[in-house]
Amino acid sequence: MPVQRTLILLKPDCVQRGLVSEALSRFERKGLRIVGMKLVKPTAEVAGKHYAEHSARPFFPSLLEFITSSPLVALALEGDSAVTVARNIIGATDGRAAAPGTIRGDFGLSKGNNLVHGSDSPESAERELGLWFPEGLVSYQRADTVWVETP
Ligand code: DAT
Ligand code: MG
Repeated sequence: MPVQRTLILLKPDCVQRGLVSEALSRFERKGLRIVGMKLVKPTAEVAGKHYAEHSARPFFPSLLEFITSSPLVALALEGDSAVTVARNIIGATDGRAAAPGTIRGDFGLSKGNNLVHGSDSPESAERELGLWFPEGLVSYQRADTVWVETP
């Protein structure tokens, strides 16, 4: 049971559509611990670093415009296999193809405005958490962890 941390962004469309509590509750009820949370209107610099791997793609300018257009909620989540667990909760990139039961599958019809970001590997998570939470995170145990994180 590897305890991992992952970076989640509840993107501008999630905030604007009033879906923050809906999205957050799915991670929270799953058993992932919130170890960092803040509302941010990101700078172009942070947004560009976050999506650096996509800098050569044709959609990069519109991606940066979207992610900096309005506040988002940055979350750091912790728990057993948190990176993969969170990606499964979020669903496939395009809301039209994402499975029902996932956040994107239940609420989205777009590839660009797809509500939530989740780190795609432990290495990405470490880099992204450093970028969005340079001040560090908060460590604690949730009372239900001994009931949730069993083999
Ligand atoms: P994911 O967010 O599922 O990890 P990704 O890393 O491939 O997807 O792309 C990052 C974001 O860029 C994605 O959430 C939405 C946007 N995006 C990806 N492909 C796109 C495309 N073909 N057209 C427009 N936006 C795209
Ligand atoms: Mg990605």
